[in-house]
Amino acid sequence: MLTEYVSSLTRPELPIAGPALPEIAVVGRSNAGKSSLLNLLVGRRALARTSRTPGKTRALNVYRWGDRCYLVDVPGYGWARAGRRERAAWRRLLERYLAERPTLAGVIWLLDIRRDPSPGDRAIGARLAARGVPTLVVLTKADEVGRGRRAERFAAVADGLGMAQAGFLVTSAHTREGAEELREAVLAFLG
Ligand SMILES: Nc1nc2c(ncn2[C@@H]2O[C@H](COP(=O)(O)OP(=O)(O)OP(=O)(O)O)[C@@H](O)[C@H]2O)c(=O)[nH]1
Ligand SMILES: [Mg+2]
Repeated sequence: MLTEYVSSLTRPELPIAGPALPEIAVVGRSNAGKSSLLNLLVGRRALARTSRTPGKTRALNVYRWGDRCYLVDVPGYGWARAGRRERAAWRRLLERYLAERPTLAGVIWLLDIRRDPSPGDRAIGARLAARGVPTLVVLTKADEVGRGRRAERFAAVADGLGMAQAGFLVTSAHTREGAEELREAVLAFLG
């Protein structure tokens, strides 16, 4: 089973060239750790390009995870240093993708465990709820927060989203914490 980069789609209505497989989208604020999480999930160090410079991902980057599914690395929202028009364009791409993509089977929604949810996070949460697509909420960069502060961060994120904190997955691409739970949860989406 091959796991490989497939293509970069610049518009959300473009089909993926390849066998018909369900799509799982990885979404989150700029720099939340989307590309790192995608690599963690498939167990490859550098399949998806991660960056020190946020905002590098400008298209829907599609990867094929064997015969399981396609994983779509979606441009992050809320990158402060992008121009207003560019930010709006990425945002539209994400919103249209979430609203209209017929093959979307599930979403992995990432939030940096250290940060309180932003208005952009809340807006995306509302779109995900509106679409009713199965969504995994993942708190990333867990290695940055000691065990003693976890409960406090879960409460702050849950509060910021108006969600129950019981539903969070917690991962670290650095220590691989949560990798197995993440994989099981994604496979559960696929039935
Ligand atoms: N400490 C820590 N840093 C992480 C983790 N995951 C990602 N990072 C760092 O966070 C930065 C952004 O990671 P990416 O995976 O590129 O994030 P992204 O959401 O894909 O970023 P954009 O595509 O630019 O929106 C990089 O410097 C990563 O090394 C993690 O689990 N722990
Ligand atoms: Mg990225």
